[in-house]
Amino acid sequence: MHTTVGIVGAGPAGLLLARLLHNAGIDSVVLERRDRAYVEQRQRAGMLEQATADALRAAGAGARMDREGMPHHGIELRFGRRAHRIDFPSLTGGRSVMVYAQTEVVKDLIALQLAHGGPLLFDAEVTSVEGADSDSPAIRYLHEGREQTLTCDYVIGCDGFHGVARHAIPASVRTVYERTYPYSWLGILAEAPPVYAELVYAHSERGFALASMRSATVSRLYLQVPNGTDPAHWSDGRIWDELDARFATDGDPGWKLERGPVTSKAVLPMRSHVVEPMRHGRVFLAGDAAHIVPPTGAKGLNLAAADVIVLARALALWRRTGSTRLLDAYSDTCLRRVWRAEHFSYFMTTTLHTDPAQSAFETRLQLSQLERVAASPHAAAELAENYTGLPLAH
Ligand code: RFL
Ligand code: PHB
Repeated sequence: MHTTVGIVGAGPAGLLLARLLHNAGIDSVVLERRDRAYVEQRQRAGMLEQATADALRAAGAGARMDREGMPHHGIELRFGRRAHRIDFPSLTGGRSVMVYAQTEVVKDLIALQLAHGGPLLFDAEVTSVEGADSDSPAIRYLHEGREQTLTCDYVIGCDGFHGVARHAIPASVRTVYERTYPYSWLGILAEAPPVYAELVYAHSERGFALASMRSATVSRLYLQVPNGTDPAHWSDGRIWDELDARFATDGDPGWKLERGPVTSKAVLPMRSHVVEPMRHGRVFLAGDAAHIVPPTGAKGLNLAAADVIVLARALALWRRTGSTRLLDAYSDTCLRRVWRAEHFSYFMTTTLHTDPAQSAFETRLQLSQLERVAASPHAAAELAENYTGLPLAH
């Protein structure tokens, strides 16, 4: 089998790319290791930058997001037992974000691809990507009990952090930049109405906490916990008590989360990771296959979308004119945005969490930085611009 663009992985990066290529009249085949139900239910991110929401609309995948998603115009920061709101539109010239779960983005894109797009194969595990330096790279995969080969003009590795496509970039030309953090997140989904109108990011003496949401009746909540924490050691009651303690402020002492049945509980490690370059020959990497951020800045899904938007434009130019100018610029173009998001995610993470080895001096620096964001429109605008996302051309 041969296709123009072979896509490894049906996460948000692979699915959005397939959609954008279909709209540009370019053939693709998507190969996904897991089954459809697994991919549609994997709990992950929930916040879309304005540019990501706009791109989904432009791709014809925004109708349900516009009906069911929740536009948000700010976030709340809590620190030193006080609350401070960051207003996005006034600080960024009108930008805002959309709270709409990654699971829903993925469901919408899968439905579109199966109805109108090229082949999307589930239970198709890619074992290797070969011939990056040749004119016709090949994807080897297992499907329906057989080993199969898909030859392509280009292969795009959208196969996440544990994928195989990045191995097509020889170790001799690949550089990895990495940082791990001395804490993790315990994340829960709860059938409980969020009592907060906007996301709440809390720095506290007890550690970081984040209140997000999936709908008017479902809350998504996170607590900083030590690495290696077993979620079984956190009873529902202990989680709710700890969340209330970390969000507590002196200005509104009666403030409490609304509690409800906890339907999912998991511990997520925190990591920063970048692979350079994001392209070798005719193999390109996009999304988590090329870079990971800790989730505090809500950038992972948005970076994945930005990569494939840049890539789809580059492939469309190549298809129309034969020019590889934008394909040749892909890695540098994306890495500029990637490193900005890496820095912002690192900043949000290290400013809001408590490192177990942190000194009292470092805690005072964190609080001073947060005070600065609360007091200075310039500092607040820097946060708001990064959070709502830089324009795609950046
Ligand atoms: P994905 O979503 O990981 O999709 C990769 C897809 O490739 C498939 N795959 C293969 N298919 C075929 N053959 C192989 N050999 C394959 N190997 C892998 C996988 O099954 C999968 O379907 O990457 P993509 O598309 O780049 O999208 C990136 C986002 O998913 C990611 O950045 C964010 O979800 C990150 N992230 C979070 N970001 C946030 O902003 N807020 C969050 O709360 C948040 N929670 C999370 C997260 C990432 C997590 N991971 C990766 C461990 C929670 C988790 C658990
Ligand atoms: C989420 O809703 O899952 C979410 C939102 C913002 C973040 C991280 C996760 O920074």
